[in-house]
Amino acid sequence: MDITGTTISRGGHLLTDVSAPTAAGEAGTLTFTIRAADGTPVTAFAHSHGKALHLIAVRTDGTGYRHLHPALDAATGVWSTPVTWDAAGSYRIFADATPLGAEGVTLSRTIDVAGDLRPAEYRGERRHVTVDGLDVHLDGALRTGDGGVLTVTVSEHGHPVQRLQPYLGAFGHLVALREGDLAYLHVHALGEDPAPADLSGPEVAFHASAPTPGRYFLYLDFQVDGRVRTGSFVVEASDSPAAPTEHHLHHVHAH
Ligand SMILES: [Cu+2]
Repeated sequence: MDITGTTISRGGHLLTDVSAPTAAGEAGTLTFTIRAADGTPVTAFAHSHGKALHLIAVRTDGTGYRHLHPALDAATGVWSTPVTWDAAGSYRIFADATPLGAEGVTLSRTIDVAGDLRPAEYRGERRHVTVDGLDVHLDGALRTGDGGVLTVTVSEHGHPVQRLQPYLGAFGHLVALREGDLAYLHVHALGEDPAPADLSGPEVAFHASAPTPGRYFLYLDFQVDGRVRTGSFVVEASDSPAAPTEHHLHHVHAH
């Protein structure tokens, strides 16, 4: 799988002029500009999942995830959204957008936020979270190569939740970040894109392929009762067992 989200430039496009509050708890505005290779600000973007740009912000230890949709000033190319960092640390922002007439890019950079830093520690996987009284459970294996299917199940008081609503054209959006460099994987939900009034549940399935074995932070955005909620998971990816293809068998036999 293509690794994205680890650089400020791609295909000539550059994430520039990033400004954000520099201290924890300070209310402010996050602003940035995407520039083309010749330095001019990009002011026109193709929509993806109903938005011209998806902005992910997360602390480098995987905490404090948020998924924002900044507003574009089409005259200047400046994107802006209000933001208050809850805690100190280094944050990574990922701008996921498709400049009109170009390929989609995920551009990233780090923002340092001053204050007392208490990095999160992880022991093993985290596959069960409770969000606003909803229990969200993640099943399946994250694998390299051809990948695997991850299934999220939502329940409430032990009962399956069957009123998942489409959000940005799907019943769930899953972002995976590799621990260490926060390489970014946008994982797509399996199945047909739902109509706006459709309901589903309690399961949403995703096909995901990890670029390498190791630990990944997974974030699921889903909507129930008109409100978007986020579940955060920690999963260890393993190498796919090598399927014995005809070619491999022949090769082994020849030796
Ligand atoms: Cu988005």
